[in-house]
Amino acid sequence: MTPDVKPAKPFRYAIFDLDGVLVDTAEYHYLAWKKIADEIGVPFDRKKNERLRGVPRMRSLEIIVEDLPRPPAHMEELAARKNVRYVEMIQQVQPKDLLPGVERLLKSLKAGGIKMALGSSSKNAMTVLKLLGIDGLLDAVVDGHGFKNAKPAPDVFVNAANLLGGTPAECVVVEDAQAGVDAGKAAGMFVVGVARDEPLQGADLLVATPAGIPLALWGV
Ligand code: B16
Ligand code: MG
Repeated sequence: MTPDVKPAKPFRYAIFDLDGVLVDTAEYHYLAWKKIADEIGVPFDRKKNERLRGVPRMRSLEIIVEDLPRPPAHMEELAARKNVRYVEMIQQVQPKDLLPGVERLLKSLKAGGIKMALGSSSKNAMTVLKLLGIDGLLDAVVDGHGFKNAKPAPDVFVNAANLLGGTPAECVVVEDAQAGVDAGKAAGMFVVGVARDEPLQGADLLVATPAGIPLALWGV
């Protein structure tokens, strides 16, 4: 589907991932994990960090230590320490950190009467939304506390649609991670992939940044 898409029936809801779609907090996740990896002597670089997009905290740590003969005994403590550092770093997030096109997109959808939700794996999502100044624009938030099975399971987006009061066929999901695209498709939703260097498989529409997301999807 091309960016000048005009669906036969406009979608009524939008569900946004956070990291990589509304703001680039992946760098802070990387720096916080890098410190832990250095401390325990595990190689970790930005390329490996790409595999952590959309992946919950403990699973991220499992990926980081996957090449060790056996995982460290104190996994929970390492994850907790990473989070303390991440939370310190995200305090510097500001409205100007919204990715290109996000503010205009959210405001246009709001003005057009489209209900919007967040669907993020992060347990820190609410803090980031408030620092970005967009918490008031969203009608529902499903964060890392709000689902049983993580992406690529559909739970996060199904829960968001339920909170919005919409059916899956009425929802557009915007995602930057393969696990998130898979979750959106598993939920039966139209998925816009915000692609970076590596291609996203299975998205209904690919854009380079949120600025490329056509408002015509919602008839706005
Ligand atoms: P936290 P998203 C995800 O956010 C990040 O992409 C991923 O790197 C991170 O590990 C995960 O949140 C959990 O974050 O440790 O703050 O709970 O892309 O789903 O918005
Ligand atoms: Mg993401």
